[in-house]
Amino acid sequence: MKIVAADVIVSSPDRNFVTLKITTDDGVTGLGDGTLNGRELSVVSYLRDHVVPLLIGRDPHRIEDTWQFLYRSAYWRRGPVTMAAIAAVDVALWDIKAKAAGMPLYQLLGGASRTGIMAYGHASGRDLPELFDSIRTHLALGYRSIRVQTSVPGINAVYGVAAQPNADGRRYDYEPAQRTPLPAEEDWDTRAYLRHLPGVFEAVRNEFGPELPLLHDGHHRMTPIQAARLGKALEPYDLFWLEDCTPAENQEALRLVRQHTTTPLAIGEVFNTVWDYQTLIREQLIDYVRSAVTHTGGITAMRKLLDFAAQYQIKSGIHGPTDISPVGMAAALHLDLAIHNFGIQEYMPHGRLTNEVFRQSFTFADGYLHPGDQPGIGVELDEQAAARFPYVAAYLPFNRLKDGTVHDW
Ligand code: EZ4
Ligand code: CO
Repeated sequence: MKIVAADVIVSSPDRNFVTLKITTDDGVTGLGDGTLNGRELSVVSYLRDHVVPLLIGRDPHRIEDTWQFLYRSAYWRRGPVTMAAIAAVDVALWDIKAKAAGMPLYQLLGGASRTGIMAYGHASGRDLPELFDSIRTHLALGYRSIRVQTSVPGINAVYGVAAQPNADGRRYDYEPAQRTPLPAEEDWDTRAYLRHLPGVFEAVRNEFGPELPLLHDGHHRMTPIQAARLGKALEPYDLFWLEDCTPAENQEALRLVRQHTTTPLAIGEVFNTVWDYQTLIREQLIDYVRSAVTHTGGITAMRKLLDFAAQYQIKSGIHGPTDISPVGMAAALHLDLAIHNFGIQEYMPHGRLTNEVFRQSFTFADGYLHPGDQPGIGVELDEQAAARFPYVAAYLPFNRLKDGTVHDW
């Protein structure tokens, strides 16, 4: 088999997605996701200008060799753009291999280790009644694990809270990169957040009881000592995890957090290689790996990362926001089903237009996802539908403190 074409398709149904479609001389096609929210066109150029010419004529079955070739021959290693581009190629090649084998991808990864993939949904509210309603809605939809985000008195717009005064009222209006010429400015006050959050979790536990797994995303906003304090304050409410409590480029900083709290920690949605986790995993400073297949070099790299984590009893918590396309999501689900150290999968259902462009075989029922049993990863791209939604520039928001200082968003 030979690769005869590789096309980069940019489409913006609800939001921007970068999809790589690889075609072989046998007419088999594979899809990969290279979407990097707010910086999409840099991956498009990396693929079109620098990677596609290298793929033509290669044997699509040589996935490991292609991964190593793309990683090492660039000389310039790592980084979100490079690793998203490599991920797009890697997933497209796994899709082709699985289609050629006539099997769903999870079978090639060792077969199913479980019957379904526990997913968590995103509940949020501007106040407690709205938050409780949102949790009840998610329970009614079947979710058995729920992420809780809340507004904070004194802060105008907080990450993760839907339909705030400055948002547009859509379901995930707190999250997509906004189609504005400049990044939207939001505000932040860590002391106000630390004062408010434990009371919210106390109220949620009182209302919904001790069993429901609850998660929370700190979105990189605390210092290590602040994160330690929050983890400790949340211990009575038995969180499934506290996510991204600090900006974790400084892996050693997590030692301090870990010494102070038994609240489980999840980190890594902005990471892109196993090297970003070396200290975190080896010193058992985290409990869940948050990388996305789309941002961390694809199935090939994620499998190695999660096998490394498994040796330290660290589990998967693969990133699954709506800025991962259905292609990236499907790839994650095959991995989730196959690995032994699965933890939980984030799930934000895509909008109607996205589902018109990407036809998917994966299912969600009774709180569990399943990738389906179609050969390959189980996603088809409707290119005519995709062409109806051209690229629209969009930016993620950013934060300023009260005195104007830029802060992590
Ligand atoms: O803000 O993917 O846990 N999920 C998250 C996401 C990220 C977005 C950024 O593009 O933190 O919602
Ligand atoms: Co997050």
